[in-house]
Amino acid sequence: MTAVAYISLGSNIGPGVKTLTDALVAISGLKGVELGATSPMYLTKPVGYPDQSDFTNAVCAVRCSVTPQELLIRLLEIEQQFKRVRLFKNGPRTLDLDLLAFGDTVCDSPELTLPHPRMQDRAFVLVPLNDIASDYKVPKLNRTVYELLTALPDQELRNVKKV
Ligand code: PH2
Ligand code: MG
Ligand code: MG
Repeated sequence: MTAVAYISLGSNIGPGVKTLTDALVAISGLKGVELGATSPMYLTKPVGYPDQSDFTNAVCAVRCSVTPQELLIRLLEIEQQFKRVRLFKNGPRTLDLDLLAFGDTVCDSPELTLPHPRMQDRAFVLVPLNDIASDYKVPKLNRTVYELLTALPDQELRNVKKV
């Protein structure tokens, strides 16, 4: 059994495009994980905590034979390889890899919430996700990525620009 999962990549410390490019190589090297489509990269205004540098963001699709929990652990290990330090919530980071969704899985555990609980509010997630999976119906929300994107205020969309 395999499932298609979507991963959000973000960085605002160091060279963002290089970090995300290297992170995609690391993801493609994971056992039981086949890298699929990758979105263009975007330069985005920080959300949540405004007083920090702009982010580079992208999204990729992966076909997995591992469980969502295993994939999450592998992604956290890659963050560590990139010297991720957790300063504070929504603060600056060298690399953030968020598991957005995993097939039609809905999960609400202390370690992992699927789909990602804030993805429908975030242009820096929905714009690149729409590039690669506009027709994907997000479980629980029961809306396609395109429908979620077009429900966002214009101001949010203006904060996301192609690199
Ligand atoms: N990640 C956050 C908080 N705010 N803003 C942008 N633009 N991009 C991000 O990746 C991001 C953020 C928490 O993970
Ligand atoms: Mg995040
Ligand atoms: Mg994260």
